[in-house]
Amino acid sequence: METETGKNRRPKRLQWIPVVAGFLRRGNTVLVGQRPENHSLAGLWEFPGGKIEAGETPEIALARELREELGIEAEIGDLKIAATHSYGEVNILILFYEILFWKGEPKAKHHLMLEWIEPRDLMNRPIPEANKKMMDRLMKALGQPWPKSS
Ligand code: DGT
Repeated sequence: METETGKNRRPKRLQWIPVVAGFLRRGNTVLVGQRPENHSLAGLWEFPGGKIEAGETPEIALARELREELGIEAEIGDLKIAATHSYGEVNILILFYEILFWKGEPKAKHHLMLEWIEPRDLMNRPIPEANKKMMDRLMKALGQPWPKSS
């Protein structure tokens, strides 16, 4: 490929950050948390989760994040949505999993606060741009209550 310097160079490789997040359901509601002040996207409402660390599978990463953020032991269910988003220089690949079973009561160990909300209430809250872009897919994935959550 011809570049401004006239040399043949490969296009710049993008940096990707792999992220996992979980849908915890209780009846018609889903659990969301408000991002803490000292983090990027502070104050926005998100699904619990975070970055996959080197050597982790997505499921192991999500179980760890849910342990750290909510203090629960979760069984990671099916992958519901895979999506990409660019925040300027930062590109994320985000995988959303359903969480049907967990032990313990979720507590806000990381978030400013947690709330169980009806999926459509997401539209009235400040949420990450990545999630806004995939609202249709989120609503489809969260449209029906799952058979059991405890
Ligand atoms: P930071 O903010 O760079 O200090 O790192 P963390 O550890 O607070 O960020 P983390 O681990 O929550 O990374 C998740 C990234 O994915 C972050 O850029 C926000 C973005 N994201 C977009 N939608 C969601 C979502 O629904 N849940 C979570 N957990 N992250 C989301």
